[in-house]
Amino acid sequence: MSSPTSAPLTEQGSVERAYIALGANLGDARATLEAAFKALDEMPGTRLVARSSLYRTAPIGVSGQPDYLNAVTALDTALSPEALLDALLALEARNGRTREYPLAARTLDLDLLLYGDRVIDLPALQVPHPRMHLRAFVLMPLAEIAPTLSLPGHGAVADLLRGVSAQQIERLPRD
Ligand code: PH2
Ligand code: MG
Ligand code: MG
Repeated sequence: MSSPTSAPLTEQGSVERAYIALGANLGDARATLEAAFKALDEMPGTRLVARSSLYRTAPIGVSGQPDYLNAVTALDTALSPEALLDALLALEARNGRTREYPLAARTLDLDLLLYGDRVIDLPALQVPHPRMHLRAFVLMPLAEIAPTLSLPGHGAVADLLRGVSAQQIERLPRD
């Protein structure tokens, strides 16, 4: 008999497509993001269905920090939004994430961007992520893996990209 974790996701109740933004600008960011993709795929009731390239990006909203590496991934998950958030925060912590001040440089940031078509407005979790439509470091990798996606209240990812063309971003070749 198969265990709950090895059963197909569809046998575990409702499954939703969630999009996660990954960011890192401390330590070996490339190695951390590659390890994070694997860890996300291995989370309970969760399967990674797409991942973007890595992007080198200038820090937004803060100066004097190293460039970031950013990426986006799509997951199919049977976890609730709250359980998924807890799992993301635990994965950040396992990667040495500290929070000295709100925009401090970080070894790993995992932000829940979208959870199906759900709109969530809790103190600890807002979905869709309230600033995702303003950030090239989210929109460009998202357009790579989900070009036809539309953000509730904001429109198509491809159209939103035109509004962030001044932000510095460079796609890194996949090896
Ligand atoms: N994350 C922030 C603030 N600024 N800038 C870039 N380029 N990439 C990020 O991931 C990022 C940022 C807060 O989470
Ligand atoms: Mg963030
Ligand atoms: Mg975060």
